[in-house]
Amino acid sequence: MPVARPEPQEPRVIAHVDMDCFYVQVEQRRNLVLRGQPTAVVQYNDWKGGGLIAVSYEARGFGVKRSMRGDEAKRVCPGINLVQVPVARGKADLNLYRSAGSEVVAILASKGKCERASIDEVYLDLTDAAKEMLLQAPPDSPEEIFMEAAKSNILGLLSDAGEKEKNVRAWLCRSDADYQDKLLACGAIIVAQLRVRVLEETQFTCSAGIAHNKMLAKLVSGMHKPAQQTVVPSSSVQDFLASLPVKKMKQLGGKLGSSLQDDLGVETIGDLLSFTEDKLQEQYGVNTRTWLWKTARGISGEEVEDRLLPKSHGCGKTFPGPRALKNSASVKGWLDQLCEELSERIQSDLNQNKRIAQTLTLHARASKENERDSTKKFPSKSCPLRYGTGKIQEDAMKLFESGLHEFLESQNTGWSITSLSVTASKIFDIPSGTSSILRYIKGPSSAAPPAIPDSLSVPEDPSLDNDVFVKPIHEEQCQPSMSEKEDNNAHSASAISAKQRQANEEKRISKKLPEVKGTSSILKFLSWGQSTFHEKRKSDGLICSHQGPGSYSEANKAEEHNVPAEAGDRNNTSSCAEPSGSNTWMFNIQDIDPAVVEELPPEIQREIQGWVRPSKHPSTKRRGSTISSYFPPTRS
Ligand code: DCP
Repeated sequence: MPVARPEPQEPRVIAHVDMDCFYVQVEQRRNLVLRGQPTAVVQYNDWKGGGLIAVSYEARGFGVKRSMRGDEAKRVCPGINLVQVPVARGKADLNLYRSAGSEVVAILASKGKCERASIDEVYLDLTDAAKEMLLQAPPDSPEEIFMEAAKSNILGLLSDAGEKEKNVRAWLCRSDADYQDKLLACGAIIVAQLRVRVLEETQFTCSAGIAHNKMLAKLVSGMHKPAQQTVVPSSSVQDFLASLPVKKMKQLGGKLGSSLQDDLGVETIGDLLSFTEDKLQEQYGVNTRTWLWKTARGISGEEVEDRLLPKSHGCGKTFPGPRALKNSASVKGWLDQLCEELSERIQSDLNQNKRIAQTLTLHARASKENERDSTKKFPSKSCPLRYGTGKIQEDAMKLFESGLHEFLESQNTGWSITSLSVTASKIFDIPSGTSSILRYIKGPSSAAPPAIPDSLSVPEDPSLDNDVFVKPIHEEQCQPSMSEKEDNNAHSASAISAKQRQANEEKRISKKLPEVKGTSSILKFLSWGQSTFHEKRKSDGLICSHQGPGSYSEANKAEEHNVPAEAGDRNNTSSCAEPSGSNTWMFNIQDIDPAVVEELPPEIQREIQGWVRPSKHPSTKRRGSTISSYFPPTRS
């Protein structure tokens, strides 16, 4: 359900940048012969020439469309070059494109808050940069950049073709414009500058929308393609929305949009203006009413998130028609492949960006043998994510079995699976000072895999709801995530990682962490990371628990907000006792990689080793040198 957010009072400048025929451009860069030629990238599955997933603008000129297959594209445009998407593990391997996207993001992020929205889309908050430029009034920019900005399409600016550039130049420098439009003019110049840099440094062209909010910027970025930008002055918002078909609006492409059309006869966003708030509320409830009311007026308070990395990683594959999977062995074979890729991606994210994923989700599409048109959907299932390919494969298979059991409703019937995907989500930054946790995660298999109770099933994981990386793909799907492979694009990846890490570090400092060295955050990390295992691991032979007022609630708060628990509580105790009450975290000491222990102070190492191999003789611990003094007991 769409949620309206209050729009900030201050004027903003938001850009949405979208690469042009992205996969084709990547292929054209690595094979210059394809430059300027009608070209398309096709799926791995070469049935009827393979499904087209990206089409160059030259090919579009011949009438080639993404909905076609290679054979049809050849009929329409005999000279077309069809390039097959790279393949790994029997499916499309998108790493090349992800890395290319990272190169672009590293450039775009130089001018303001940057949110990577998909493999080839980015939102930028350019408000500060625009304000700074405006102080130079008139904006000072090289003629080359100004020329590019002068090619902008300004919504509502009427002029015939011959006069367009002259009028745009005048619009960009208007002294009588209001403050918001002056900022937008600066935004247009900044975006032009960024696009020129992207072209020079990566050889890729992109298009952009510039407006005072994300919604409008996104709506217009694809309006004039390729290699152009479009600006939405505040005065033209109403006219623009008046004729915009409802289905074009994000969130209205599905059921809500259909209901507006069928139940209220709304065809364009402008039509919504004639409905009272009461009428909208009666039909859709208060939240949706508020969102619709604001959307109809071009109001959207959604912020650009400071995120250069993906919110989730996903790997999927579809098995259409005769390729449908009909037994557990074939499902396992494919799940193993998908999990192997997922595992590599999250491991790479961990190594490069110090980020850890918390939730593993399995999605599938299925049908029963006896009812082809069953409306019952295969339920999505989730569980806490354990690092290590074998563990992910094992858990994914359990999720599948659990989902299948529910899907079949105890009927003894055949089934077939037409799509499978695994997703790692709820990704958070590991607090600094926890380098050893990386080894903990990479450590040997835990003796006790988590059970997957039904209570953990998530028909709709909210974090996946707005999974902006999913694009509909005909036969295969590997949700483009932005984890960069260490080996194939170290440069762009490190550019992003460095920025992200610096941002994280700044955030961390601004939260004024208490003066605690590395290991405390390991414990905090564990207290958070393991909290979801509480119920499931109780029976697995608990070795150690950590108790203290606040530890559980901090962990839970962190979990709710998808961030690590704040380092607020140093007054915790550590014990090897069975946990009592909910304010407890625990972990299985056998799961700890010995290498983790090596990073702790020597006295703590001795104590932990004592837990693992209890000494026959009472230890001669010095007061003040034990783990409990490192994490001093709770003071009441
Ligand atoms: N993609 C895909 N399958 C789809 C749609 C897209 O694999 N069904 C991939 C290939 C595209 C890339 O995602 O190059 C970006 O998708 P866009 O929808 O942004 O389309 P393009 O960038 O190809 O073209 P445009 O210039 O129209 O944005």
